[in-house]
Amino acid sequence: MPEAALHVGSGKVRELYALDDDRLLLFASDRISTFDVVLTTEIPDKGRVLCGLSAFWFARTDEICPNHLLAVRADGRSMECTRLEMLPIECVVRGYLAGSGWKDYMRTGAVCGHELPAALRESDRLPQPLFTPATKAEEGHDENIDLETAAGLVGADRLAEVQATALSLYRFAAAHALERGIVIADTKFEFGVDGGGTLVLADEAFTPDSSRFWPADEYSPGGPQPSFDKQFVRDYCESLGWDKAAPGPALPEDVVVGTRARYVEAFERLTGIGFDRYIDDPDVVLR
Ligand code: Q0Z
Repeated sequence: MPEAALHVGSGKVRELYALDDDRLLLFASDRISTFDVVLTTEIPDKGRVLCGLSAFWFARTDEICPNHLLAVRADGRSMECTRLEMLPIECVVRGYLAGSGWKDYMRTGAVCGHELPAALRESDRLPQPLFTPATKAEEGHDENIDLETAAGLVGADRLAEVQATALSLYRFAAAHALERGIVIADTKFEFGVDGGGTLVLADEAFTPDSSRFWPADEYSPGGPQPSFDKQFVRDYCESLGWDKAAPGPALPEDVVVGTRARYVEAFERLTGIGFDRYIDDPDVVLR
């Protein structure tokens, strides 16, 4: 893989390498996770789709916030990045009520201290997008925190900057995606700070792994929504009665092919670029 690069971290489906003191290499594999378990079967080109989508969004949101992207490598799945001092919070924006936001709302009527109207249904669009930070858990699930707790971790001024930036990024991408038939229900950002103290968007941006993508034409609040990308995998796993303990089941060929097609469809809808063109020249998403 990367020549003479030191492996410095593993995510569930990504790897991080140090290129030198100032630069990292973020490698997106074809691994897929469902119900928090990484499956043994890969989805061909999934890593390329996610890398290409991140690069596309970084290029288009540069005026909202600078980002860590330096270059996409010719493999289409490796990103050279500026090394940053990462903020110790996950920056989540929710436009719709799903996942832990829905759970917290049902329990308390609020999400991360944001009081919400009564009688919202699962998957309802929120009156306005909410910034709902979470802790970075080393193991297990991130925990939602209120703004005061987040301010204690990054400072009140930095938190205000992160909140405004994250909301602007979400509004921009969610509007773009909706015009192309995809609801971005929520999304998670990671931010860092560069040597000059500037806030920089890092990690991945508006990928199906960092966001909930729903097909807009099937949107029907009042219950859970199908995942744009992973629904075939979830349905197959549910059909087996799998107990959701590792290792997960192997995926049959039709589930792999159907899921790959959904990732490619998300890429093509959101970017307006043919996936074959991306494979031919990854820089096409930057122009
Ligand atoms: C991202 C992660 C992954 C494991 C650290 N530009 C940056 N500067 C400093 N640190 C990071 C970045 Cl992106 C950084 N992660 C998340 C990604 C594998 C962990 F691919 N951790």
